[in-house]
Amino acid sequence: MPDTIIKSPTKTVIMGPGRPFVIIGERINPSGRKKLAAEMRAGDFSRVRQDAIAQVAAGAHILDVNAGLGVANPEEVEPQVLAEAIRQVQEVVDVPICIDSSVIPALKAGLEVAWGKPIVNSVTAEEERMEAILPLVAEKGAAVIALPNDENGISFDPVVRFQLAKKIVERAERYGIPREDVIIDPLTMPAGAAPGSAKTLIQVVRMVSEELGCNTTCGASNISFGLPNRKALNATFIAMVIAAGMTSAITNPLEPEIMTAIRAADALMGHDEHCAAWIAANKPAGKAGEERGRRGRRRTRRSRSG
Ligand code: THG
Repeated sequence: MPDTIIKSPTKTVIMGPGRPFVIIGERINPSGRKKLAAEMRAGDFSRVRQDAIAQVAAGAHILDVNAGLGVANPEEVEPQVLAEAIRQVQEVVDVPICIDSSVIPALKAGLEVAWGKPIVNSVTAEEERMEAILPLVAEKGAAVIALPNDENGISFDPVVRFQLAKKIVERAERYGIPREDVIIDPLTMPAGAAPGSAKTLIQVVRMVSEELGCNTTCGASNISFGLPNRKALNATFIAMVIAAGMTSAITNPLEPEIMTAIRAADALMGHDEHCAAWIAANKPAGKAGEERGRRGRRRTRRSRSG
């Protein structure tokens, strides 16, 4: 299976089977965060900047940026807000960006300001969306997340989802987008509302990686919507999908349980050479304390000079 390469001007992120799981930070997303939504709407991006810095410090390799404010006229509001959010993020961190919107003019505005080789999140198998979004992806030389639903909605049959994923990959190739730049998102339905949702997803991940040779991602926190102890469900889910071959996820790196589950799954799957990352993250208390101290001082110095 080929590697997917995502870039900022200074950082290259490589996603592929056998490699450490790629963490796409989910926090810059105003849906479910009223305060953040109000601030972004009013042009205050201080929390966006803080969330960007914190997620990268916690281990995010890429940052998802979403400006879905729940307004009545997203086509008019979202392009400008999303572009500004991306500019603000790029001022404070140097990781690549995942441009998250269902509004096509917003994806366009995001692509205009994103540096390097970003991810466009997302395209579906709907004719109109493929025809509008894939040319934008090709023009920028970006990667794209593909969701296997179409005009008929979301199927609960993994074979149907696989076929729609294949359709998007083939259409993307016609636009000159190589297969490795199409990342398949098998669709994460809340387990509480869609029983066996993780099982279906795992079947799609297997088919997509074995038969299409594409890398995969998902909105991992969706799995636990509406259920108690979401952290435990999210962490367990992520370990399960890593075992099934998933190569990245949009998730919350600020959640230690999730980061521990990802590091553990990487180590157990042999995606963490000599378990080096696991050992580094689990040093005896004294040494971990020293390391934290050093990191803290480094951060202070950097913020003083910048
Ligand atoms: N696939 C793709 N992109 C996606 C999704 C997906 N982007 C959006 C979403 N789904 C993934 N991102 C999130 C971000 C936050 C939450 C869930 C998924 C979340 N937030 C808390 C809530 O709404 O309850 C709020 C957190 C807070 O209050 O701080 O659960 O599936 N391609």
